Order: sequence, then C-alpha cells, then structure tokens
Amino acid sequence: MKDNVWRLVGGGLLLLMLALPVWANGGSQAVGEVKAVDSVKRILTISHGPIPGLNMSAMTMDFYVADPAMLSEVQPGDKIRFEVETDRRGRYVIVDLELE
Ligand SMILES: [Cu+2]
Repeated sequence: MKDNVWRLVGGGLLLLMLALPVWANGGSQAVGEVKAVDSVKRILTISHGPIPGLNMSAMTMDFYVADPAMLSEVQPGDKIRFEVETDRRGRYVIVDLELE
C-alpha cells in the first residue's frame, strides 16, 4: 500500500518536471477540431487531443481567444493546431492558432 503511494508521488513529480519547460515557454501546444464559434463571448468550442502541458486528456471544451480576429479565421469542422495559456483568472486562452 505504501509502495503505491510513493509510486503516485513519484509519478506526480515526474509529470511536474515534464510540464515545467512548457510553463516556462508560456503556452501549451494542442491539436483539435473546432465544434462551435461564439463571437459574442469570444469562445471557441474545441474537441481537443491530450494536452500534457495542462495535464488534460482529450475532451470537448470552451477556450477564450486572445485576439477576436482568430474567431473569423476558423469555422466548425476545421482541424487546428493551437497554443493555450492560462490567464490570471485561471481561464484557458488560445494565444495562437493555425489550420492543420
Ligand atoms: Cu480540455
């Protein structure tokens, strides 16, 4: 039982060490498919793959965009590569994106 706990702690530390360089860079890279564009709330709903830098597995979720112009660059069904940062309020914000 104790062994398992230490294995978890070790795994957590390893993940942290892997994630640190990504934090240092500011953003985390991700790929996904645009599901919806909300230009009023400045939100893209994206079905994304795993994002190790954010400790996130694949899921569909909303992202804010840093620049409203990004909203007109994509439409539902587009496959994109993007970079996410966490803002001071803990929201996920796309700071860069491009079509795949
Ligand atoms: Cu997610």
